Amino acid sequence: MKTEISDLAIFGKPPAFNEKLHVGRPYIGNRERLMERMNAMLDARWLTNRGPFVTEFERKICEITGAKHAVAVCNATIGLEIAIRAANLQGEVIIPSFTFIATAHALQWQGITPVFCDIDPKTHNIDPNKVEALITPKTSGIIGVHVWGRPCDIKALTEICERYNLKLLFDAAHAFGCSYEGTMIGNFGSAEVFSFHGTKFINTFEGGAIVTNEDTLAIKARLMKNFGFVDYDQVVYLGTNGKMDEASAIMGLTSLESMDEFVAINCRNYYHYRQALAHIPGIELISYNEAEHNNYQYIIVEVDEKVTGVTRDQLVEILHAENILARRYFYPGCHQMEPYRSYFPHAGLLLQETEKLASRVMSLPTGPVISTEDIDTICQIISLVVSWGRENRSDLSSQLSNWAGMQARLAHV
Ligand code: T4K
Repeated sequence: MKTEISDLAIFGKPPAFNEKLHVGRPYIGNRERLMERMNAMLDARWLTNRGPFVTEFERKICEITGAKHAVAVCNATIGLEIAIRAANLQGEVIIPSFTFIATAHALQWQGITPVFCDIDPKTHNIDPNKVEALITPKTSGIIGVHVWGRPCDIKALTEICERYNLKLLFDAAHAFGCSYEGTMIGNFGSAEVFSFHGTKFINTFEGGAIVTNEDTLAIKARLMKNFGFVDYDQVVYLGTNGKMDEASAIMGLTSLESMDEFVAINCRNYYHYRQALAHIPGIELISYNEAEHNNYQYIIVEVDEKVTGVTRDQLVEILHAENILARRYFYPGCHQMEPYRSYFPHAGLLLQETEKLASRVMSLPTGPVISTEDIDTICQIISLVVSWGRENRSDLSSQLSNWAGMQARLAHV
């Protein structure tokens, strides 16, 4: 156990963990079932294109969400692109900048301008009160993002879209298994897009799904993900190859069978962090609405450097040296990344909450390979750094930069 600041790996001591602790270690589920299904797929020699496992996976997603249609796709980014086209979005679309870059790219990739809206600092989601000011004659829709699986203010966004005759989509990459006012995510807007990437709690290696209650949108999306083919040799839409393959669906089906167990592990980790971080001033763990279904996939903390005496970036650097690979999701915000940074160099002026949050937030390791003892060690290091930071504000920065300088000089020897 590290009890003195000089025990930290950043000052040359051995790291707290021999192996790196990641934020997104995948859940695997029952390997025997996985291999059984893989063998069945190989025996059937049906690997992709309308295979039985993809069909079953789509049916299971509909069962769990209660939505009418699920169109499985090769990843959520392509899923968003297809949903955007199927919903006929054009011109400008309002999205938060505090999201993974895929939300913005899915629009820009098809010549649609993402217009970045600021967030509500309490929810980390798009602030509906700031949406209306961004609507122009070119605006065709809004894409809300359920960041960390915590739903956006769906009611307010729906009301705005109805009033201005805009389409509403949701990037639900984080929100599989979550609910809003008792209804599962997957049932809101024209469509919602889940990610089943390896880092999500239900994974299909790479994958995603467009989920909708609109028949026409579902038909279009299904055609578009298969080049627009309606028949062996008839193409009716511009399409792409967005198909999920059978091996991915097998991983997804096997994951879904263990979904309750995965949520229970995430939930255990979350509450353990909650209790271990509770006494550390300036470190605030996000909360989940207990009245809803949550997947607890993300352990997100905000670092208030005025209180901690240590910045989020210094803390991340210290944790990385201990092999605790905390991540700065979603720093620095999409508007600060290319090509948006060059297109909209002054966007930050309207995105003050986004910029504030992006400089404070960090994601801590969780998932199947993190034990409660690991969590205690992580939190104990954070606690040590914060109490030292509070007492020796200027010293910590100068010690870190001296150490960095020394390392740079050593690298040149
Ligand atoms: N919208 C939102 C709001 C999203 O967050 C995302 C994706 C999307 C849309 C698009 O969904 P997809 O098109 O990906 O389906 C990761 C994921 O790649 C990305 O899916 C996710 N969001 C984003 C939040 O995180 P990176 O670049 O940070 O991934 P990477 O490779 O650094 O992995 C994260 C951590 O997980 C690492 O510490 C290593 C660990 N890891 C990762 C993989 C892939 C493993 O332990 N095993 C693995 O197999 O983006």
